[in-house]
Amino acid sequence: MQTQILITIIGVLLIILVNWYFFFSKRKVTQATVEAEGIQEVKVIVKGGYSPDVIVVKRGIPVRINFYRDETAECSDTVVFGDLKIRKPLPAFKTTPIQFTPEKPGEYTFTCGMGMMRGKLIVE
Ligand SMILES: [Cu+2]
Repeated sequence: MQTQILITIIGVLLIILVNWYFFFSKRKVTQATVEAEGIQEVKVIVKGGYSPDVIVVKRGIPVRINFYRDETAECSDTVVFGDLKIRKPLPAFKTTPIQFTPEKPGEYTFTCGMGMMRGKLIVE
């Protein structure tokens, strides 16, 4: 009886650990840095996902996200900011800057053309 309880507890702990690993450990948050020209700039590596995949910016200041696509996989050949009406092709092994000024605070999702790869832009 006691062994069974122990096994159940270990099982639950393992499930928590695995979930934690998949949902949290891969999240990379970056705060955009304000450059001399008054632009918040961030570099994002595109390779099977976005790294970092959470970008924090301040509202009212122009943002430039430099997407460097480090692969040829078709999945990532377009980046889409649905809420901001931005859709841009990302040539492989090149940096593609995307510039806009976020006016409203909130969370904006960006995805690949099919919506499989995801990232989040947080406007403060
Ligand atoms: Cu895709």
